[in-house]
Amino acid sequence: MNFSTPVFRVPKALFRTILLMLFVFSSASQAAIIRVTVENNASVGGLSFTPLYSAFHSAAFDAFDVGGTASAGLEQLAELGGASTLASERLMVDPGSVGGVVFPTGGMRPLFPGESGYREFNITDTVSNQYFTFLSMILPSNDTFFGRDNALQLFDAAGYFLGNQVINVTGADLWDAGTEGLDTTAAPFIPGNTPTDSPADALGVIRAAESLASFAGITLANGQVLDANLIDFLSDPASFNVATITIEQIPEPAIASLFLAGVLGLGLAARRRKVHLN
Ligand SMILES: [Ca+2]
Ligand SMILES: [Ca+2]
Ligand SMILES: [Ca+2]
Repeated sequence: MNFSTPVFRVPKALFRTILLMLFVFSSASQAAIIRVTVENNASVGGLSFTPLYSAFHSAAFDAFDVGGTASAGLEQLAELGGASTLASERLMVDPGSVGGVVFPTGGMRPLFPGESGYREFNITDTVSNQYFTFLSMILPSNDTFFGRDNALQLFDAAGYFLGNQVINVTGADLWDAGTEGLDTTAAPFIPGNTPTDSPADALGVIRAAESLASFAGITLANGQVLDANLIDFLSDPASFNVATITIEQIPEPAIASLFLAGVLGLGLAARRRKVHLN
């Protein structure tokens, strides 16, 4: 019997293609496309909220601390729903971070009761941007917003996604920004109102949200009348269902096409070799 086996030689072109594919897949772990879906869980007559501000960032950025004072960016978000100042503040301390707002499927406006929407974010550096922050202004209110004091970790230190997450936003996630006192005539989302930056908030610090009961019975910008029974988030905050936010990683088309290119490269290399040998 002949035990000698032919030595298998990897053609150079094939070897280069394999190296390229290994490189593509190793660097792919540093990037991710994340879909953020947000749903307003209120019934008709309940609270609306502004497009969900979403940010993927490092530990350098912290949008707020309960007990502290709001930045100009958080004040703008909590009083008017705008995110431009907050985005500038974030980019100042964390230039590589990624952010944007998630609108409802219905258009570029607040999420009314029952509405949902989603947006995909391309996180090109998941090692740097391990954390996720979400914020939104409650409508109607003067300076009430929802969010988490501590950002959620989505990626580990090596940049690997820790898995899909479902965040249940409850009454316990509602905060008063401490930047404007209660005045139903100064709040946005109410036809006829001109939102103003007054009266001043007596306490001036970020704290658990206060009752919005004085807004009950008012006809809102979405045509619905705010129902007193649907806005009591203080009796049992943890059971008061505000929103559901879903964080999912979705397959990257770029990686799929690079993989396809790699496979085609293998095929071409094999064909070229065959042609050469023939
Ligand atoms: Ca904080
Ligand atoms: Ca203010
Ligand atoms: Ca306030």
